[in-house]
Amino acid sequence: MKVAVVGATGLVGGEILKVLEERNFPVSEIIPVASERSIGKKVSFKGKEYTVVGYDEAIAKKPNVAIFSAGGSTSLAIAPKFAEAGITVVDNSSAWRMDPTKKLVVPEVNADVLTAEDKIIANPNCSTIQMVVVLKPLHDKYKIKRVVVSTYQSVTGTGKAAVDQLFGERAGDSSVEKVYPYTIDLNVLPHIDVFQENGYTKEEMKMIKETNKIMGDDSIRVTATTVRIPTIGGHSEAVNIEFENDFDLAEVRALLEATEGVIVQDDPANLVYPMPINAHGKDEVFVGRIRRDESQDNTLNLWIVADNLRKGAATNAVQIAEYLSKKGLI
Ligand code: A2P
Ligand code: 11C
Repeated sequence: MKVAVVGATGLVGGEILKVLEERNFPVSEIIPVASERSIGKKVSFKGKEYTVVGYDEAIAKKPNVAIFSAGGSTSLAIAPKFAEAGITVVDNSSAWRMDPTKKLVVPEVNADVLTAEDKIIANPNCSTIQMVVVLKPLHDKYKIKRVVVSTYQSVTGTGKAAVDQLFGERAGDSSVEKVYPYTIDLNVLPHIDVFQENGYTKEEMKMIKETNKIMGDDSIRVTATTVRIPTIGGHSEAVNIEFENDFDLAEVRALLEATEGVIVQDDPANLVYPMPINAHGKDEVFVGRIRRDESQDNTLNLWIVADNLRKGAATNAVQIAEYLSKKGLI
């Protein structure tokens, strides 16, 4: 497979190259693409250096698949040009996710919706991906009525400049560029992405709408509070789930243990629970603190952690490409 990575010089783009390599995706040619200012720069893949090219040169090479992580406006402008040339795009931005003509895919949940006709496929928001991987088997078994989620999100979700802000502040560098409206080191910001008219942020609305679309069920009611914290390893989420039907805790654990892509880390007696410092660099979604909400019937509390640059972005996008390749759809 010829594979283009659009945004190859960015944080997620770098992870995509690593994940393609680690998972041994059948790459015959890698085509790194970035903005004009990066053309000619080198990126490494499988121990070799490759020169970054512009998008037009990449299209001329006719890759089988182009994995995009170059922001929404770039994607809106460029992804259709790849699609028109017959190249399948897996796009990590929010540009196409809620477009009713585009599929929004987490392979463990809904890969079966994909067909060869899908030329632009959307990769969901990181905080949504890690949550739906856990919700899906529980919904199939007990039918979810409502989800209340609070997030604790890594600065890597904002990009390189945000990581620089955190470490710059920590080093006492007052000249560091402020990506966030406030100091992030030793602070917590109840604010991710822009505020909407209803008082929620765009990140919160993404978690609500994307969950319904991926699960293929608008009857699931979701509410979210998304929060930025000064960590880098991954996003964490406290999730409260109310079901239509009652459940058995041991059965919930067994169900999650048997779920592809999920690792249960839940042994309070030995202080075992998921943390971003351990999820960092991993492809799986980690779940722990599994317990009954004793204030309400049929309701479960749990804690979900995943590396937002991995399963929340690069890994999920590469898994979509793997599915397309295995099914002969690209
Ligand atoms: P560049 O490095 O040339 O700016 P991050 O989110 O970590 O900041 O990364 C964003 C990625 O998107 C970078 O690789 C960036 O390239 C790329 N990018 C930004 N604008 C464009 C564009 N117009 N065409 C292609 N890639 C782009
Ligand atoms: C964050 N979730 O952590 C965001 C980053 O819609 O893909 C990803 C934004 C998106 O800031």
